[in-house]
Amino acid sequence: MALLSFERKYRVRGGTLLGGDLFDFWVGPFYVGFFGVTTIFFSVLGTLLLIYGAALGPTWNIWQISINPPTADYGMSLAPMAEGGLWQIVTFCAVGAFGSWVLREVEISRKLGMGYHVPFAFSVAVFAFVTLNVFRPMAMWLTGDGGWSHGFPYGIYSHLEWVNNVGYAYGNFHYNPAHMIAITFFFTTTLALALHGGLVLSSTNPGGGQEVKTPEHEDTYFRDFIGYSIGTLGIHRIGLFLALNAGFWSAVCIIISGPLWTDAWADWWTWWLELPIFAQEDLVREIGDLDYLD
Ligand code: UQ2
Repeated sequence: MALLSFERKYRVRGGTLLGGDLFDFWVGPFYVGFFGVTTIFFSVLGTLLLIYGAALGPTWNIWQISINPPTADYGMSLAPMAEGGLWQIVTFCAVGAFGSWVLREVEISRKLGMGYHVPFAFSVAVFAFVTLNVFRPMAMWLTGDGGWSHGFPYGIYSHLEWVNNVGYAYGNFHYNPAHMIAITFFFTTTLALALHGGLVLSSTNPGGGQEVKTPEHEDTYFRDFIGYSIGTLGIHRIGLFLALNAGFWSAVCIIISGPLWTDAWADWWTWWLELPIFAQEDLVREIGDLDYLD
């Protein structure tokens, strides 16, 4: 079935979560739906507010424009527009747009009778964002320091500086155990996609005038190579698992920094020295005193 006739066949009414038949239509190739309308609303409003914030600011240099969260003394309360209020509304618009996009994916999944894997996957990315700019500011406020001020600024250079400064505020973020796990998942994701991309392209491009190879060839390649093939469905399962865990542990590594652990992350590892087999007091004292960060 040609793609266009397939799409026509499956462009059916129903599956909407909200709005009934009202927004149940397409514009060109795009499904609209109630959540298509709210996505457009929040993303246009948020973008215009960012441009307005840039107009209030000192520069139009694209690298230097920055819409900043309020200062710590505002806690979790609303700030005046030019003092972080814009950042707060933009954050609200961002969460509204991302959430609408998730629900539009859900409606499309329902229409087609598919699983919810795509909206679930995108939800993990949204979860990582909300953890940075909503959950962690709230957790910092609850544990007695600042509030919205802990969100990251909306600017190209400024958000990089935020990442740098937060990292060094906890000594060296590479000692954060959840950060280690997140990085391991990011790297393993690239390994899995490189293996999968390489394998699929190698079997579909056998070279000069030869027939395209089958999934049996793909299985056999890996059985010859490492004695195991995870299979054509399995590689996508493990790929999704690895990618979602990368985002999830990124959220964990930042939410525990501040609300749960306020010292240098390197010092967290002293529990290791306190294990019974290593717990010789002089050793613990000696290494515990290596306060090279001060
Ligand atoms: C595979 C398979 C695919 C693949 C790949 C493998 C036919 C087309 C890449 C091999 C993958 C393995 C052995 C698992 C790798 C695990 C990690 C954690 C990186 O067997 O089936 O389908 O694309």
